[in-house]
Amino acid sequence: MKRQIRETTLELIQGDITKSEVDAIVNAANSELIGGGGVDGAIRRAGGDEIERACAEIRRREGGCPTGQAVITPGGNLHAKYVIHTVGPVWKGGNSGEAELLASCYQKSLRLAVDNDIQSISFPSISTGIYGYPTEKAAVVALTAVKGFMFQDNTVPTTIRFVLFDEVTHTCYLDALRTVFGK
Ligand code: AR6
Repeated sequence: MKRQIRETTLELIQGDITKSEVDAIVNAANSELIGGGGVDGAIRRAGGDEIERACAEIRRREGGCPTGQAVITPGGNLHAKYVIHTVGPVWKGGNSGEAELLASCYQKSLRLAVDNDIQSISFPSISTGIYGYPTEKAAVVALTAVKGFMFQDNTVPTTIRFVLFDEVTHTCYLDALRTVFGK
């Protein structure tokens, strides 16, 4: 599914984000920036040592990456030139600021993209795997955050793609697209 919104094409596809041919892919990382499972493990395996070295350097310099924030590293062996690592919230029932923190992940990632002259970016569904955020809810938060960024007076990447691993997640995001952007 593709939608043209102002200067940006917003795409929702099902697939493996490590194969994405974009300037930057976003990783659903942890605060320590230590390799984990899920999409993080897949990105680090595909990207190789350069990503690990850059994460270690950020750990030394800044102690990691707080929840809701984002940092950028090279993409190593990936097609993408960069990986933007953002740390989603762990789902604790919804009353612990999860939605604000998740929205912040998308906004900070897009801000880093713009600051690094990134024209195309792929996002996974942050927090909806190991961190347990309900996917229907997360999809609405994600697309609302992206919409908010697009309609601020910002420069915006020309392609924003969500690469969703499984059919259920893809369907949740298609439903959320209609909720957030209308039919
Ligand atoms: N391409 C696209 N999406 C993927 C891929 C892939 N190759 N692999 C998994 N997903 P998760 P989280 C989907 O658990 O919930 C790690 O250990 C997956 O199906 O990767 O934010 C980190 O180090 C799900 O829809 O991220 C953290 O400790 C989505 O990506 C923790 O997990 C997110 O699932 C972060 O947990």
